[in-house]
Amino acid sequence: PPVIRREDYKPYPWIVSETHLDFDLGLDATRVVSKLTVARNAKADPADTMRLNGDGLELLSVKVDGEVVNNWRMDGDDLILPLSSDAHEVEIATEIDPSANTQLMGLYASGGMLCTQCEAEGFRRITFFPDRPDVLSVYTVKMRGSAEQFPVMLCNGNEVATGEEEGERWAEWHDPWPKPSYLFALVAGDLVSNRGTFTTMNGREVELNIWVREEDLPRTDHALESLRKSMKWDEETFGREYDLDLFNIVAVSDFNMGAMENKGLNVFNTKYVLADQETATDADYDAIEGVIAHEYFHNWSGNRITCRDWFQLSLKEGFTVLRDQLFSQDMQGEAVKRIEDVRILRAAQFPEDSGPLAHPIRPDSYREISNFYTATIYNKGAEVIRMMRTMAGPEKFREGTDLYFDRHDGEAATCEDFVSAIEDGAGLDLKQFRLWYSQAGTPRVTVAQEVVGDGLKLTLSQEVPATPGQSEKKPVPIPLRLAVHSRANGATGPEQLAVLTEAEQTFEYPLAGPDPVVSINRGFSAPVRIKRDVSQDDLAFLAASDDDPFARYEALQELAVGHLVAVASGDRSDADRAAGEDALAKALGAILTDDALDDAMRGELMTLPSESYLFEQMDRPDPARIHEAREGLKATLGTTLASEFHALYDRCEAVPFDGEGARGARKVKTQVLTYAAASDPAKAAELAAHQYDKADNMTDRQGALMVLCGLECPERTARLLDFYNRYKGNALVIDKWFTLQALSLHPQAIEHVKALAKHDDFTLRNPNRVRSLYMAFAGNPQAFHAADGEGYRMLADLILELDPINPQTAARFVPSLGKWRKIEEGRAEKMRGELERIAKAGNLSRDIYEQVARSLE
Ligand code: DPP
Ligand code: ZN
Repeated sequence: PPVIRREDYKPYPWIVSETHLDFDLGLDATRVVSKLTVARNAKADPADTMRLNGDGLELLSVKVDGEVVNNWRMDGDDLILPLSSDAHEVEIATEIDPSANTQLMGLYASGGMLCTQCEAEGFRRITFFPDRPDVLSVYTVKMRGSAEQFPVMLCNGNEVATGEEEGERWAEWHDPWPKPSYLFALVAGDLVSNRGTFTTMNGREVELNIWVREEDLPRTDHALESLRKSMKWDEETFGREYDLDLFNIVAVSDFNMGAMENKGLNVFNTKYVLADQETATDADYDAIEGVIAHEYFHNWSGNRITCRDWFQLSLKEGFTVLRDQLFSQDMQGEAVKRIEDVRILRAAQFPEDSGPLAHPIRPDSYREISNFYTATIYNKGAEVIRMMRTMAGPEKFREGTDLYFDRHDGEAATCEDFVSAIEDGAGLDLKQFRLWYSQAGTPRVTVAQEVVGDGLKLTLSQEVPATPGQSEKKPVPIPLRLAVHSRANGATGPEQLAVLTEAEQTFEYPLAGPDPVVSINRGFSAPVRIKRDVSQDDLAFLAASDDDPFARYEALQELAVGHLVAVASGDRSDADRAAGEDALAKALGAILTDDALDDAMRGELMTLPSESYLFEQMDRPDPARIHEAREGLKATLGTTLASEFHALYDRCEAVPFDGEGARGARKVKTQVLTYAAASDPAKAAELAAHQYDKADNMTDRQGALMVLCGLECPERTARLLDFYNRYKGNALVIDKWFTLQALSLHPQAIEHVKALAKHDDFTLRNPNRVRSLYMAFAGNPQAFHAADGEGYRMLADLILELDPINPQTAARFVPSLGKWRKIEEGRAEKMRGELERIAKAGNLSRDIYEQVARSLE
């Protein structure tokens, strides 16, 4: 497959001012007639042909200015149409089979309804079209089909007219806003809606609908409320008002991604719509709120201003992730949300940035764009913009975004346009900062401190590691929020902002008292790794009393990482090990009993660094030893702090579902159970079974079942069976049932996964189900990294089997095997062997080909 390069960008030679689509809908056969009004683009190199992208279409006819023509030719999947004058009407008829569309790109059938997914290049699977984001067009769409099968027909924009005769229904929709083809959407099926309204800041009333199957209607209130909150917040925080009279969201159970921001008609994975107390956890509620916000915010950052080409993907995704993170911080609590976002970044993006698939947030090349919907584009992209906001301050940053929205409204823009607008509007100099867009890799910052008179001299140095295709790196501007505290008198120093721009630089700050302790990268102000020599006592002090909640979390993590890495690498003496455990028990004990902390924050602080994060900190580690070290620490802490844990559990257990601080209490309860499972499995089984049995909500029930799944006990089998029977037929909850077993700490987890793959409810056709089993499995270090390589073989088998069905989803599993360069030699060879086995198989999709080739380089 060819490599596509950013530097090769050329404007499209034709302007497509209007697109009229006519759909004859059928689950097995849909006919599409597309009429395009085209004219030469004066800003592009002239061309005497028009390239229309296609993929898997049956071409029925081509007309130019009303006459059938036969002078077109195919170039691969694309249709090349000669056009002689400056303006034409092009009409193309095609037929597609939505039921056979297992890739879930383009128009496809899902549970008897029809729906679309067009980003990034799915529209070409509906009709021949210049399927690129810089071709903006005004769409008018007519749909026709069986009134019984498709009583509801939806499209972008507003409904213009509708009718029904002789069992056939039709509807015509018009979207006044020019848009690229990736934002096109159509839905037809038997759906009902939870309807609401929102009055915009200028007093316009907008109709809101959450469309679902009838039986799901009772679980849509949270989604509707989240949408209202998002609309209000975007007005208040970014001055953005909604621009149509109608906003529809449709929930679909077969969906490759989380959700899609199609203009006026968002299509969502049911996972990010449906929730009630009985079937959704607190985390599910938060995720729904966040994803609804994300897709809604795209209406401005993505739709009104879209991307010139797919290399600019982070222009809309990075910015929109930042916007949804800030929204969720406001809704859910700033400190806890920040900790969660950093945890995601470290779990998903840091490994990407240090592995074979590393790429800058604005890539230079790709073969398959679907492979670039990554944590780097999304989450690091958001961090990069967050740094601009930190340097400018929120008010000046807002002036920057106002200018961006003003300057580029209606355009297909670039990352460079965004940076320039922030530069001009917020008054920042971002010349050097642009390196964050072009360089991959997570910078490492080394910190050294020295008392000089009554000040502290801080020497900061940075290094950006080499990444594939980028051996030489330049220093980047790194904004570090920091404070100098005194351990001797407990005084906290004022917050400072140090922007490290050179390879090495010194900064001086006044002392707050003797024994200075530096609190650095507060709030995780820069997406970097910090390296420093810091004593256990200093870390314990920060964990107990830093005034920045993120820094407290970070100090405790650092303390645990230092200990666990040493234990797992086998260079801790027994005495050092005991001292390390002691320090951690003291620090954690202080957290458990700190009355000033709320439980939501306490729950975060109680979370030990994950095995995959520890893996990242080590040189060619053995995952089994990491697992052993971490479980060992949990057992020790569980034993040492048993009475604190139990007191905490009892207090939290007394909080009723809707009581004050109930969400935090639920989080803490399950955390306590995970420590108990390591230290006193019999007691943990009893407690967890009890929590399961009396649960009046999914958070408690899932937490209890998660703990039981890791234990070998009769309670495990009974509750797993109960859970299955209780929720049979509820796909999203049955997904949880698969996930809990695949993620479990049970020594036979790998056997359980094999058995579950043969379960009647397992299918490769539904991405949620595939991920519920295999993403969980790939994220279960103990099972996936089985020393004999069985886990790697299973994942490679899955990739090969899924590729012909759904390449986009299959490709998501490749990075797990790409860790071979990092892991100890024995496993490395086995992982690499599986990648080679995939590479040798014939007929690979572009998606898999690219990911495997890059992983082997
Ligand atoms: N553009 C979508 C989103 O991130 C992904 N397909 O919202
Ligand atoms: Zn997005």
